[in-house]
Amino acid sequence: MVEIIEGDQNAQGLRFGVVVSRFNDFITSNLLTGALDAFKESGVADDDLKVVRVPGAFEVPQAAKKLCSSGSFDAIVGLGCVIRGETSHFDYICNEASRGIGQLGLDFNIPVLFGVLTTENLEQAVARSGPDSSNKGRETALAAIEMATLYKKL
Ligand code: INI
Repeated sequence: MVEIIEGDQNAQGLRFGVVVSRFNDFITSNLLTGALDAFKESGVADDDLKVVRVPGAFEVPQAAKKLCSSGSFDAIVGLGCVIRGETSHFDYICNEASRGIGQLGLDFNIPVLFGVLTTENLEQAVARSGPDSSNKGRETALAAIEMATLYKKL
């Protein structure tokens, strides 16, 4: 019989770090709320959650690397919001945030999740940070729980 291994949503006893950018705070604060609600609903204790604030999405991988190095977490979530402007700045920030977060997940032995909104306009960012299941922070936290519980089984 083929063995199928997958994670679940029982996060009791697991420890999570969240790195959230302050840029576009009116969006990222809602992503953070969505993520923390999802963690708590899944059984994570307040003492097992740490939130780190950074200036912008560009800095998310940098602080996430420090958390990865600490060895104190079962998974790390990076949250941010980059809204396309008139310049190529958008592409540089998005590329670095996604590349950096992805690389950490490969370099460290814990999952590192990408919860950075990269949108064309404010409307799209608002639609993905509301108080429902489409909240990207919530979605990313649930993915972090699934991956952290999966890693326990691998
Ligand atoms: N940072 C963001 O998180 N979102 C943005 O939309 C954004 N824009 O538009 O410039 C942004 N810039 C700041 C950047 O992330 C760094 O903090 C800054 O370049 C210093 O390194």
